Amino acid sequence: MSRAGEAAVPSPPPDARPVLDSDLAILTATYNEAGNIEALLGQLRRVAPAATLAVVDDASTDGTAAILAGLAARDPKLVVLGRPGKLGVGSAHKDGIRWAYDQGFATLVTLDADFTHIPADVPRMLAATEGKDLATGSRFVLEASLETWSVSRRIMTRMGHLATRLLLGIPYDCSGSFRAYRLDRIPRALWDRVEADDYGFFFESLYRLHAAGHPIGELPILLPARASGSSKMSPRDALSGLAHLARFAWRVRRRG
Ligand SMILES: Nc1nc2c(ncn2[C@@H]2O[C@H](COP(=O)(O)OP(=O)(O)OP(=O)(O)O)[C@@H](O)[C@H]2O)c(=O)[nH]1
Ligand SMILES: [Mg+2]
Repeated sequence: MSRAGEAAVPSPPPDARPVLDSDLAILTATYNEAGNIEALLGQLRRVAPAATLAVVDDASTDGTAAILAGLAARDPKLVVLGRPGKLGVGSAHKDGIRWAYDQGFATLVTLDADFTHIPADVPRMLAATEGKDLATGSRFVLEASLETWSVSRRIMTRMGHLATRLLLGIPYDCSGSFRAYRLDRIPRALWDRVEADDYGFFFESLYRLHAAGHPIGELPILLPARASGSSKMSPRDALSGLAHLARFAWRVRRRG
């Protein structure tokens, strides 16, 4: 788990080359990210000046919504998809993906709002979709990827990875949200088969995409600890995620 206020909001590396695609949307989900969201959107805007930025906010209680409203008033390409309460990160991504199809975007990048995913990596993530239908960040390629995390968190993350490999039989890092989807190559109906509304959304969706034969690119990423605020993933979420994984694996083996 990350620790509140542990690191300052990071500055972008000076050499991040901007992406000029206007057929691109970048989506993040927020629940109480007041310490991160303005800096995150600022960095994303520099990385992708023509992209539409979208935030699914679940009635955050820390002022995130007011910050978003102020930013959206100045940035016509910032869309805030507000929801009435905390409905789960997976359901936030599902709503964001539906919105992106409705708007006709060819490509959708998703990432967390807490700077564990580095905005300057977005161009590399897009490049990783070359010849693929999506790309996903992998924390298990670079030796230093999880270096700033506590030992217990690293063990938990690696156990989760092993469990998805063994139970679902897919080699990718399945539980992270840093991804780029080529929506123009992925049928919308595929998402209707993704049921989880919480963190299980990430492995369920990757499994469905892989099983449907969509080629997946992998981008080795560094995963710094969150910059500000606190984790929404409780030990209970982690345990229920594992139980969900076991149930999901059992179901797909029996019924597909
Ligand atoms: N809209 C919405 N966003 C959520 C919800 N739960 C978590 N999030 C966001 O989803 C992203 C991932 O949540 P985190 O709390 O960072 O979970 P994590 O990345 O597994 O854990 P840490 O990085 O250790 O904090 C963050 O941007 C959160 O603000 C939710 O119920 N609704
Ligand atoms: Mg996080």
